[in-house]
Amino acid sequence: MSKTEKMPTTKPEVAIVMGSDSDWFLLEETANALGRFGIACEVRVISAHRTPDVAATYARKAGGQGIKVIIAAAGGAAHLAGVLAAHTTLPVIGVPVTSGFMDGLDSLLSTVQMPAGVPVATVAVGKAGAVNAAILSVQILALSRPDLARQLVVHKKTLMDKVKAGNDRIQLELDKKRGKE
Ligand code: RP5
Repeated sequence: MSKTEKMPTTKPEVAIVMGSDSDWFLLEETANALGRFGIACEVRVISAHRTPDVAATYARKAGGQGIKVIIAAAGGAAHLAGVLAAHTTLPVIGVPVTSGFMDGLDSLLSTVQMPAGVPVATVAVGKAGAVNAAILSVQILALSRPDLARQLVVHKKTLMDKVKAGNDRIQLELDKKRGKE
């Protein structure tokens, strides 16, 4: 677990469920991002198609185990998030995994196009989505956790500082270039 940061030891509040262990390259980003906020997560490989009964049972029991948000990731015919959402009242965040077909457009549409009444909060395909699934989970948990709300404010400030630093760098480069002309 080279890239994974120190994992919190408290009871998991977020579940990361992925359709295959081949999805871990992406979902490790989610686990890392949750770790940065000190959120404990449990990670499971469960397939909507290959282990459908396990998927249904897991979703039914997750709330009772203390899970507050389920992050579900799959690629291709990505039905996992929808199937889990069918069996739980917990919020389900869908992460479309990049596939070999149209860079994951199939995963995106399979995850996002849920029928009315059974929402899956679908994030972007790939790394941005994997990280945003973690941030969105933190935002949900922060509704009743002021410590997390404070961390989210710091997170926003970090984003702003990064953009400002990027702008400063570009301006410097342009100034140098103009000086040479
Ligand atoms: C999906 O099929 C998984 O989520 C994965 O993204 C994709 C391919 O799975 P493997 O054949 O690599 O196990 O169910």
